[in-house]
Amino acid sequence: MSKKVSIVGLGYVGLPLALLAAKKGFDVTGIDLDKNKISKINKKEDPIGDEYVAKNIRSTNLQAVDNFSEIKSCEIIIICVPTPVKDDFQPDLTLLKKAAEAVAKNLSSGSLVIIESTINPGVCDEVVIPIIEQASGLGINKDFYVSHCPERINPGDKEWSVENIPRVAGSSNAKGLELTIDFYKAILDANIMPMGSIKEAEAVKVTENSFRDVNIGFVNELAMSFTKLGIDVKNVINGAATKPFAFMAHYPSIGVGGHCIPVDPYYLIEYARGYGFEHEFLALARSINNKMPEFTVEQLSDGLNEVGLSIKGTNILVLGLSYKANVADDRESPSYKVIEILKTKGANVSTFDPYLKQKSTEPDLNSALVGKDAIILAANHKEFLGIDIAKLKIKVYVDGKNAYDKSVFAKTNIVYKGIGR
Ligand code: SAJ
Repeated sequence: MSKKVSIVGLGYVGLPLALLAAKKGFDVTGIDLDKNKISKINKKEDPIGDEYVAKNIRSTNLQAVDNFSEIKSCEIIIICVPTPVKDDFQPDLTLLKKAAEAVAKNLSSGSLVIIESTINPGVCDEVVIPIIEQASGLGINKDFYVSHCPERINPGDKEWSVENIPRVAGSSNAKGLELTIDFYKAILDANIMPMGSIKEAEAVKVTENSFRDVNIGFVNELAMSFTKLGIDVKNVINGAATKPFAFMAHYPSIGVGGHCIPVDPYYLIEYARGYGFEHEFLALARSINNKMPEFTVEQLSDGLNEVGLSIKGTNILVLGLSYKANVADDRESPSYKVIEILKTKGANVSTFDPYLKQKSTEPDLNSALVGKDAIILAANHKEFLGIDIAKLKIKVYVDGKNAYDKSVFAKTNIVYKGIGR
């Protein structure tokens, strides 16, 4: 008889995981409060525009519901709800707390609760376990176990998916860890590393995402300095990347978006501040990366000045609203910051994103390209890289993703501006 598993939160993290567990023979119930999403899933339609989901949803037996009663009969419950930050960059655990409470009210003795949502060190011990004990009347490690196995979903990644990304896990005790490792070994085509504690597992996730934000901050600062030094930062990074050890290439751009990289460092910053430690490095990387939309608009201003124009009153097309290429996700997207700055400077701003047509001001790419003075490439979707630059009737092109070979523009009268090149 296959083990019964519930997955709470059927977004970019929870839905691929639910499909994988069902594919591997577990009896899976997906739980989400979004009725529209539930009905799509039960009609075998992909509700989130995810390649892995689209590939597997028709062939996998997954039941989706919007209530928590199924949890009573489940041995494993996995919580995959969003953990954003508030406007003041404080961690927002509202959805996680609500999910933990709803799970607890239906929890049976002997169950394992796994948190996949990204959280700062201490959240399981200090927030999740007390909520579950309070609402269930059960005792940790006596009647139930709690583990943290941080998700590592990389939206739009063709090589790495929920099936083959290695994982780490920490648990409330050895028994909980054993049950957790057994579960992931049963579904993953990858390794899972047991950590010494839940707190270590929580710290792994904010560390790897902060590592990325700091390295992006470093190259974004290089880009700002190299613009003044007249050095092409992309060529330099590609050159450095020829070194087969001790260098990992990151690239400067219009800014850092998504619900992970620009968010997770704040978790560690705020948690450590509570213990009297200031993470200067993380805070610095955040402030540099948050400057990139403004820096991008400065490149536009410089380019327009070269052709005797200024931003005020010019027609600017922003190509891409998503936070990165080939995904339909615009959470924390730097595009919106660029648009806001352009509007405050009096530009007439149009937008087009083939993945987010409903949020675009232009209906399609062809009409978007008409009647514009300048373009800012904000997301290097594959649909944009096919544009025939020679046919563009614009004066300035700001390549916010350094996606183009500059020589393409050399044959035109268009002023090309990159990020650090
Ligand atoms: N970016 C740069 N320069 C780079 C790399 C990225 O400017 O060299 C920008 C991107 O354009 C984007 C942002 O950073 O705006 C984040 O993009 P991403 O591809 O780095 O990250 P996400 O948010 O799509 O996914 C990340 C991944 N984490 C890491 O790579 C360490 C993924 O593995 C995590 O699972 C995911 O966060 C998450 O859910 O935490």
